[in-house]
Amino acid sequence: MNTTILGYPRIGARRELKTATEDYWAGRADAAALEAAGAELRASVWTGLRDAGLDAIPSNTFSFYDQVLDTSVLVDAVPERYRHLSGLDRYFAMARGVQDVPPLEMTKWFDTNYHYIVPELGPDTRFRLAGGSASKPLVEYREARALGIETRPVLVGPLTYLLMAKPAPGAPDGFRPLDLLDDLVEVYAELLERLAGAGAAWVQLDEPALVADRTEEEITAFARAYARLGGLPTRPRLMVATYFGTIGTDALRVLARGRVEAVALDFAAGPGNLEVLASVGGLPRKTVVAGVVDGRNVWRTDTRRARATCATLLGLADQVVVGTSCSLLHVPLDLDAETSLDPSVRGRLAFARQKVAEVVALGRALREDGPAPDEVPAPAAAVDRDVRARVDALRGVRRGDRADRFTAQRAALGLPDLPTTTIGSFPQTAEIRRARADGRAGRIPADAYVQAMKDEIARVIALQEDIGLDVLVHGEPERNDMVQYFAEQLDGYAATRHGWVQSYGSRYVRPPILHGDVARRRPMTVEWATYAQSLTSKPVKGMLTGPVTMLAWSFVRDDQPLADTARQVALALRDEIGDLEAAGVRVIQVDEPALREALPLREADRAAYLDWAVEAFRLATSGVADTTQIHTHMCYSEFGEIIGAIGALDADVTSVEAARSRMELVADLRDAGYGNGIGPGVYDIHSPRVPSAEEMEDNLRRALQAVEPSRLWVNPDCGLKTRAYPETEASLRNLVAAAHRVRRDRSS
Ligand code: THG
Ligand code: ZN
Repeated sequence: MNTTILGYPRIGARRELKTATEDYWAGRADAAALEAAGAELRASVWTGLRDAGLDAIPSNTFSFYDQVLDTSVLVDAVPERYRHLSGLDRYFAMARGVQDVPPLEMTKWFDTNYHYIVPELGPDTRFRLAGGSASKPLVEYREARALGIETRPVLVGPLTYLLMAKPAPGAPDGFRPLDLLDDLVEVYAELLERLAGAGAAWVQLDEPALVADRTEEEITAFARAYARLGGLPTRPRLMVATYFGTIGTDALRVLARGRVEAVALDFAAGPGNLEVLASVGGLPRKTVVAGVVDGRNVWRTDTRRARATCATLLGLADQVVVGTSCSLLHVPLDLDAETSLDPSVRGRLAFARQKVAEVVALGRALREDGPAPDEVPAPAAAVDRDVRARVDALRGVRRGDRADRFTAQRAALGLPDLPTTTIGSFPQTAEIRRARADGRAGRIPADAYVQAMKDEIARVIALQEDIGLDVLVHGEPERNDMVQYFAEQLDGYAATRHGWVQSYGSRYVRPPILHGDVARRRPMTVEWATYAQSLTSKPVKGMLTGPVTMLAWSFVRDDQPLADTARQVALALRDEIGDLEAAGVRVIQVDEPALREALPLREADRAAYLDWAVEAFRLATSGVADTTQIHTHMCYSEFGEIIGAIGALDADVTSVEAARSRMELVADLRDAGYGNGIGPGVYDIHSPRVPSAEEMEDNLRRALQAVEPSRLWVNPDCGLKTRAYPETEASLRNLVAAAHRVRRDRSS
């Protein structure tokens, strides 16, 4: 083993996997067709990696939906409610639900934008190697072998699998999935024996959980698990892969003393790994897989630096293998598909296919210790001195006293108690999508496109007036994605055409690339907002995406601290907010749905993150008069560690998801000292169900136990763009009726 990668995108160059799965779900293709598409994709990845000259090729990184779900099926951790189904239907039912059977929960995979299907485990869970010799890692190993390609099967490690699971509903208090470790490890033991029997020389066990804070008890359990696996008489060599950060010292000590043959460490997200490695005395008789090619970002590798890291590692381990920092799942497939990127940006980029070539070239250089070209990627695009000076001058700005703002806004906006509003987007009908696509492709004249959008805005404003909402929105028909829309208009950002990255299941995003100093060329939303405001005397909210979300859902430059980049984005937003205010927009919402997901994995890094995140939000929003009302929105209700930061953002109104937590969040926020307006979503927009007015009224009364009526906003829990008009209109009419009833009761 000299060069390797930890995993590869599954989607295929023409998004074949998405098409094949969606065809299967829609009944347009049968299981055999889906299986054939999967096999073809796997074969093309393996042969591609071989032809690129990579010498240790992973298998079992393919998935029809998600590798954690694959693991649940592999070890038969299938909740009872899916057991009447079998095969692919059972598998997809766990991921997506079927009539009357809800799916398993989905949540973010560490701090990435990838989402996994959460295992549901209880004391009754009985692990076994489902499928025996026909289980997925064995099948895929043999499949590659039949093509003449020797592979290293990749498994989610048992510790990480259990730590990412949640107790099944009905599990007794105090039950923790980790309690099942010994049972689970026996299944892994059987699998390792079978893989060895099939000929596998190596197996990769992914344990990214080791880069987050772990208790002593967890480390002890981890040590026990790997002592058992390492001690198996017949097994492949074991490579334990950590990624997304720096491994804990205790965990590395366990591996150093234990019986695994290789450890993969992330030198992109975990620069501290060198120090930890040195502190445990290195891995003298083992192999280090040096994750020097960043699997989470799109920049070309600084090969001089990568070689220096490898050289240092040679003194700390028996062997050094050049690798990626994590699976390449998190970057787009192939830069060659991007033909319209600015060449100066393009020259700095590497996608998955290019990263494999980098690994191979680095491996060759390391082996031959020869004069391979040391490449240092070009520096970021021209530095905008004006932006930097303005950012520096605005450090630490804040708005005035919040009570003064409250009074000023009440007078200026003339809002009733329990004001009603929506989160921003309205349903995106097929006609709107078509008009946008036609406009983009130049198939309709520019003025026809503008007219189509204006017609839609006028329709949405009229509808909201008819429904009787208090603060209106323009509905966002002109926007594709809340990050991409702004990225396309800002200097320092580039968009890709085919740069798809899996978000969950068959859903993908194309994160824009933030490559230089960010600056606003011209107003981005003012025309649409002022047009909408011109149609009504009610306030229309201006809608923007906040700095943290603009970073979290993009590929960002790694040559300066995130905080600096966030401030530049914030300054552009500040200018946009100033222009909106000057144009007569009196309420402006700055969404931060990614604020919590971007929280660092380790506790020790969180305060610094929240500091710059809050500072950037305030930089963006503090330039307005007291009479201008700033809203923010977040798409979740479990604030936990960030609840203090929500208050520190100092938005006048914060709307959040709360319907499913029965409004408990309102009291949590009050207890944390939050004193501004709060819009706990009174209904769940993630389903087409139309909630009754009574149900929403009930939610409002519950919320009123913790907040006064002038500060309680009435809104759905998220944007409406994924919904259709019939249910949207019915739900909003009920929402307004609920607000009116509660207001009436309180005034009588
Ligand atoms: N925008 C961006 N990133 C995000 C989200 C977003 N990351 C986190 C979260 N939201 C992910 N959620 C989704 C929801 C839907 C889709 C993708 C991610 C989706 N994608 C379409 C598909 O795959 O067919 C493609 C959409 C497109 O054409 O651009 O439906 O909101 N930046
Ligand atoms: Zn939301």
